[in-house]
Formats: sequence, structure tokens, C-alpha cells
Amino acid sequence: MHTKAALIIVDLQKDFCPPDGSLAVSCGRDIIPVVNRLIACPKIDLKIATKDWHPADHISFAANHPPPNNKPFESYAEVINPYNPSERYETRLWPVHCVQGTPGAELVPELDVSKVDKIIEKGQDKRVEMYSAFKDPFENPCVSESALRGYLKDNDIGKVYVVGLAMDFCVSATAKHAVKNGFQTYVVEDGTKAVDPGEGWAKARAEMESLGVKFIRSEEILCQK
Ligand code: VGL
Ligand code: ZN
Repeated sequence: MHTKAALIIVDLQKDFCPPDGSLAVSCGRDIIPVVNRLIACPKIDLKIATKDWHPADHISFAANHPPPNNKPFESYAEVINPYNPSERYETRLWPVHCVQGTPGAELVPELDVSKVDKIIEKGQDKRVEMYSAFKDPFENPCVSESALRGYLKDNDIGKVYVVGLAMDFCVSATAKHAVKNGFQTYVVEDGTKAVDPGEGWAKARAEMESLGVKFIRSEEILCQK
């Protein structure tokens, strides 16, 4: 029996792409042709794009924290679970990126959005980081969680292919939650790039694989009978 498949395109937004994205992932633009081929592939039943969609006062922006611990990429801040203040963790701080309604938050213009069935926004809660499109790190209920999981279930999806940016953050977090939610989960190797392409990639890949996420190349999907 055919297992219905979905493509999840994670955060393929201007701010994550060179040349002028505020949090540009190196070679981030190189994946766009790969993603467009997958979007056009009739063997994938459903296509979803996510958008990192932060308010200007989001906790993940280094600029919203006092010195000296406010260096983008380097500093960390403590995040307190808004639903359970005894739970907390350290999160990496970033340049201001993907602020709701700004040009940097737009999907890259080369993306063939005409074939995208649904766009899901995530990261709206200023109090928590939200790498996964399903859940925040405390597993609290979130807007995008119900939107994404519900949409996949309503459409009888059993398998997901995850692409987009960045492999070691939002792609990884989304793929891990997809597998946890019972979807057969594949990360498309040539459809993603990492913030840290060396160690970051290797570590994220090992973690994902240990949870049951598989890696595949786009040709293998496009050529499958
Ligand atoms: C992401 C850092 C901060 C991502 C989002 O999409 O991977 N990374 N916000
Ligand atoms: Zn973000």
C-alpha cells in the first residue's frame, strides 16, 4: 500500500540565506533547486512550508539581552518554562531574524510557493525558543504544533521528508519531533545546510539517526517508482 508522504520545507526564508540574510546559513541558497524539484514531485502528496515568525522582543535575539552576555552566535540565555517556572534551560542567542512582517521573514522568492499546500508559522511566543515546527523544548502546547501535526494526520500522512534551514537547528528539531509523532521521517541530505557544517552537522545527524530519522538523497526520492 502507498504510504502518503509530505514534504516539510523548514524556514527557507531570506534571513537564513546569503547574501544578506541576518542569520545567513552558508550555501543556504544552494538547496533551492533541490527543494523546487521535490515540490514539483507528484510522488509527494502534500507540501508544507514553515516560517520562523518571531515578535521583535523574542528571547532568542541577542539584542534583547543586557551586556556582556548578548553576543549573537556566542552567548546563551536562560529560558524559563512559562508553564512551569522550575524548568529551565540555556539557549543560544542569535542576530535579530525573521521578525513577523519584515522582508527577512519572507520565504525566498525563488521558492515555487504555487505548489505549497500550507504555510505554518512558528516561534511566535516571545518567551521560548522554538526550533521544532511541532513543539517547544518544554513540550508545551503551541500554535504550530496543532497546525502541523493535525494537518498531517488529517491528510493521512505516514511519511515525511524534511528539507530547509538550518540542518543543525530547526530541521533537526522538526525531524526529531516528526519521528516521535510516529511519522516515518527522512531528512533529504542535499536539501539542507547547517549553521555549523562540520561538527554541527555530524552531531545533529548522529542524534537524529539514534532516534530513527533516516537520511536520503533527493535523487532517490525523485527516481523511486
Ligand atoms: C533557526 C536559529 C534560530 C533555524 C531558527 O531555522 O534553524 N536557527 N532560529
Ligand atoms: Zn529563530
